[in-house]
Amino acid sequence: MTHNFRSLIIAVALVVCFSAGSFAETYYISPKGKAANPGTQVKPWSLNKANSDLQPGDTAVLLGGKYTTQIAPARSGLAGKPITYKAFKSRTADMDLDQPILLAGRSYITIDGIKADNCKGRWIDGNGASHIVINDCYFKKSGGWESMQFRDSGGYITVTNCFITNGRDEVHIRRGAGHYIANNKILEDSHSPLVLMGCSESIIENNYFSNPTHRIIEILAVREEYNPIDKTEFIVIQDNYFGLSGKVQAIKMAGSNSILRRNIFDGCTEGVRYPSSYGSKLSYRPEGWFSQHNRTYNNTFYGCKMALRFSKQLQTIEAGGAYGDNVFINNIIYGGTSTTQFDYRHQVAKTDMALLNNSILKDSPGQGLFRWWSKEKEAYHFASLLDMQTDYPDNYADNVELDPQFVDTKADNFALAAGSKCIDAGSNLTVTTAAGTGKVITVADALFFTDGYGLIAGDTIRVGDAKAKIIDVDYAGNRLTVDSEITWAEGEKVWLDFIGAAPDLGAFEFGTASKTDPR
Ligand SMILES: [Ca+2]
Repeated sequence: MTHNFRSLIIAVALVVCFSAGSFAETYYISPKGKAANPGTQVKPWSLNKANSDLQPGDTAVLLGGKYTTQIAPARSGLAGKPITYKAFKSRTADMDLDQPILLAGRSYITIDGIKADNCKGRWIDGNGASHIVINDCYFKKSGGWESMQFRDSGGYITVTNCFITNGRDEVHIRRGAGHYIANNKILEDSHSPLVLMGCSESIIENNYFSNPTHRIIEILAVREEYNPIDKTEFIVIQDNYFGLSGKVQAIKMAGSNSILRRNIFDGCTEGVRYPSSYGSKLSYRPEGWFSQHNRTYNNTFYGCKMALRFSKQLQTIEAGGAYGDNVFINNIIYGGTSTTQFDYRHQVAKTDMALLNNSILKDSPGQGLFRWWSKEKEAYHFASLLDMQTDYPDNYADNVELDPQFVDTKADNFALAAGSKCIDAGSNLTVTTAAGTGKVITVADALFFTDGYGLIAGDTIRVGDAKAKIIDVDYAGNRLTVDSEITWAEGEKVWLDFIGAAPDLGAFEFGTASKTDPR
């Protein structure tokens, strides 16, 4: 209490101090602006003047035109008082230089509405930065590897509502929590347009991705860290559209304790690869060591050459990696363009994952969609869904082979048509472990749910007939804390909220009017 009171006095003193001569100011900036000007719309500042003079809480309004000076704030903003660079009119402040934005070591900076096209270097150098917001920007062509480079981040890198294309590892974030990548259109990249390494508690949602050239997302451990390995975990990847992924997978999921849900994988070479492998030797690519405890549910895979690939090398596990307990529920896999929709590589076991209550069909039931290399036969072995459910009943159960009856695949509309057998065919995600009343519910498996990490709202769940919103998840204790008191029985089914009698299969809940289409 004493401590809080002292903090309050300091806070009041700070407010008085700032209000004496440091109101949040707005200055206008123009390519032809001058440092001697007052920074008004008629007599704007130069960008250099803004970089050197902007204080926490200030906003630089960039008038239209071509700028040949970097955005490079001389200082950081403060919590609740960011330094903001905002285009007067969206995407008309054109940064005409090879490395337009320098945010290294800065925090609480917002960049809004900037355009950068044809840069020889990186669009953003943000190493060591934290609490950065990049919103409504247009980035095209970057010759710099890691075009938006946020290495050694202190956390809270936000990229929203941007158009991003023709870079090289366009958004690269390394370390830190609280990253939020949402509502962007992220297109062609010579490698992987979005890479998270050593990150935790972050959200990737409502983005439109397409990269015919190579991969789309990489979730990895930090390459150079071995002891302990700096892994990526607790990432929510939801409601995204993944268009073509050329050559390799849409998502390389070498992370842990993460949720992939309601994503659409449309015509991808591979949908998701869950790897634990580093290649031929320890010093080579040791970034994909972990892929465990992930929950993948209610996704739609349509027309993919391969939906899911699992890869585990024992030497990786022996060196400190970990693999297994990846669970797949209520997904639709349909219309694949090759027979193999599930591929098992190296030493991965069929029981390193569980496939429960999915609809899995290429074009006719009974096809051998599951493949692995058979040493005995020196050839690939193919198994049908029925084979898998017969041979591994604990891990492959309650799956069906349905034509999901999408509304219009040619128009990329993967909503379920009225009458689809996938409507209300979804399973609960877990169950309660004991009867109770209150706000803290112990479940068999809390990994399906998120409290939103303070970035988005927590999940609305159903526990039997009761409905409540999650405000905290204790993953180690499998405890969900909700916002209202409810009563439940032992073994009560726990679901994400749904419409109708049960959740549907796939990414779209039938009857949802408000679903935002990221395209
Ligand atoms: Ca339903």
